Amino acid sequence: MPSAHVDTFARDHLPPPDQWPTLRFELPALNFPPQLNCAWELLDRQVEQGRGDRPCILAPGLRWTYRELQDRADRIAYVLVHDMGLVPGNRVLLRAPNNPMLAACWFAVMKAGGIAVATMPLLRAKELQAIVEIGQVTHALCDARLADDLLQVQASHPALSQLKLFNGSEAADGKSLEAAMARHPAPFVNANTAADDTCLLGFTSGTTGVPKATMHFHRDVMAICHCWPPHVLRPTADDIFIGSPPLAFTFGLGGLLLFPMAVGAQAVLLEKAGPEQLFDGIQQFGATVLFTAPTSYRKLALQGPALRGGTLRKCVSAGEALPAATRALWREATDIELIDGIGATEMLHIFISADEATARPGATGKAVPGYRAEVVDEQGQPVPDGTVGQLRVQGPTGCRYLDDARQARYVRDGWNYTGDAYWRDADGYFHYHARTDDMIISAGYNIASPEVEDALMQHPAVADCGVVGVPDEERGQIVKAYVVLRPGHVGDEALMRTLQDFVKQTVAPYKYPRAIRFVNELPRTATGKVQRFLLRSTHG
Ligand code: 3UK
Repeated sequence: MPSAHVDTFARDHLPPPDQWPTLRFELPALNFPPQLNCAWELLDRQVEQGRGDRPCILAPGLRWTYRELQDRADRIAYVLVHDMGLVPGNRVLLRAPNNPMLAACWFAVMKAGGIAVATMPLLRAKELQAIVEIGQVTHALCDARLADDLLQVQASHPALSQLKLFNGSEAADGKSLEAAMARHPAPFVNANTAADDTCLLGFTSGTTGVPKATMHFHRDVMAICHCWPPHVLRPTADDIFIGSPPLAFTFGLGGLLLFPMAVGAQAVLLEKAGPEQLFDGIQQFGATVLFTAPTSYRKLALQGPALRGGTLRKCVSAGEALPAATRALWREATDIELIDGIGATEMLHIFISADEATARPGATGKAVPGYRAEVVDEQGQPVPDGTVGQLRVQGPTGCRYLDDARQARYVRDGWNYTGDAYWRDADGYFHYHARTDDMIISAGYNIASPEVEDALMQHPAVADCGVVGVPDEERGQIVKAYVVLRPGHVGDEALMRTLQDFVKQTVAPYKYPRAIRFVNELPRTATGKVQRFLLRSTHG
């Protein structure tokens, strides 16, 4: 397949062929032509086929049709190529909260044949610097309100020579991205990218470690649009998507940009998407499909009854295990059954899930059509149903770390090992157990943090919690719970004992938290995951 990349950095840093996962293209929709540009598939095609005047991107005070988004993306693509000297294959860092200009910039990079490196708004100079170095980033498009940290990085990284700011104040001089866009009115002719040209670097640091870049192709972007959405979510062109994950997190990129556009639907982009903003946004825009993390559903559920009988019809939870108690809480509040799905940056999106009709409390679901999943032992042999083992998956997408020795850990024998311990039941449902590195061993017992968290979460006083193992002379480790209480409850000795007894009655008594600490908030990553390593270290 002829690559469009003039800058061959991505191709030169793919993992060695023997370390690639086996890729499966078993659904008819996954027969991709050799040349493919995902911006044409998701954006230009909608306009070409007569849907240009349908609404596409919504934000407070703004509504862009598909044609308007295409016009912005075309102009930005011109700016990248003509004014900023981009050649296909260059890496373009994107930095902004979820907003329409970020969406336009993302499609502009696809059109120009560049490689999008979207970054979380919360990242600071130190983290951005690591990304710029690993991805050898040469270009950047940045929301003016978040420019400071990036300008700091640029000062010490001359290779990042091309940077333009957008969403700045009116008074900005003629150097802004918008000013440059105004000079390029013509339609842009997309780069003729190969289906296997890299189009995005997804950064992941897990919950602790050194960041690594996952490499995904134009083909991968389309593959995820053809697997989980049509088979599990089943959205229509009339849906209005809304949610919290940043577009820099592939959960958000899929849920809030790719999947709505793949069916000609609309997406609401909110710069701030905490529970209050989500609640207001759902009502203001009449949103029908919601994407957010379990912790956000727990908070939103407090206002859930006001959403009952409203526009919302599908609610997707991912990023962290969904406790059965949270599923029940959301159903009781809103009458809506959550759609759980496990995805990973390495796999690009969700590969095990269940729709609202077939969801089973406590289970994530079954392998998404297009994917295969297995639970295996240390030797890679499938374990019997009901036995906990390591989850491994295969499908049309898979892990390719950019020049990183950890490739050989994530991909073994052609399978992607996600780092999760799972068990499968007799009906083929996969049940989350723990991260393989999150097992607590106390007095010889193996205890998975989520089991204890699930038990605690069933108690009416508990709003949220995180469980870790902390060192103990006698037992090696003991189970310690960090608990956020619901309003109206006092974290005293008596409640501590109540919670301990409650856990003992819910799961095997040896799993009960010997230590409990009440906190106002749990430390979480920008992607909504509890940072257990922080609970283990800093909180003692
Ligand atoms: C955990 C889950 C249980 C699991 C992601 C949807 O989370 C995403 O990607 P990350 O790279 O993390 C991957 C890891 O997160 N996890 C995610 N979802 C679930 N555990 N139940 C779930 N439903 O440990 C996994 O290995 O940040 C999620 C779509 C795209 C994504 N990138």
